[in-house]
Amino acid sequence: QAGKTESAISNQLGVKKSTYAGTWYAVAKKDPEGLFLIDNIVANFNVDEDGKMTATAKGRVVIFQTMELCADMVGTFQETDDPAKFKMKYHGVLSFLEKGLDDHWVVDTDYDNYAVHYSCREVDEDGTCLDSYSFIFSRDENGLTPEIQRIVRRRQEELCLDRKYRVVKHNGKGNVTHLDVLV
Ligand code: AZE
Repeated sequence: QAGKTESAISNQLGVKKSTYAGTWYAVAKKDPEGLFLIDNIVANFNVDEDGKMTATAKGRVVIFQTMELCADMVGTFQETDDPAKFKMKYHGVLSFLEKGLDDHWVVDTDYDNYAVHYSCREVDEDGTCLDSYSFIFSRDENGLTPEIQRIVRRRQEELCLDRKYRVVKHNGKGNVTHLDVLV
């Protein structure tokens, strides 16, 4: 059961956007249903003078079953009542890439080393989540220290998503298999 009610996750972590800004490497992810970023996922957050947060994300995707490319995505963030939760409107720089409006939750971060992100795309009647994705971000593309891995693992358990994550490789090109795209 991967579901968890939203109120149970809420942490009221006040995200300091300007401190959160900069480059984050995805080191692990939990996939949603359907097409998704595969590996080499790098996000870049930016905050402008008015405090508006935007981000770009790059990552390898496979579209039309066979076509492998580096997706170049852009997102803009709207604030919500929960200071750690945003609405992210996003689209691909190339118009045939995905677009959408997703939750974007910063579940936990120390700003300098790690961030735990969570997004629920579909909520059941009882408030549990039916379709979610989540990224573990690191400032260092080589990964997280054992100490921080322990913190992250605790957060993954709290999200009821432990054991649902895969490591995200940062290696140029891996072989694309069906397992990469069919989740
Ligand atoms: C995220 C954070 C930074 C900004 C963006 C992010 C999400 C991007 C996607 C992209 C999906 C692309 C697909 C293409 C075929 C959360 C990494 C935009 C969800 C499936």
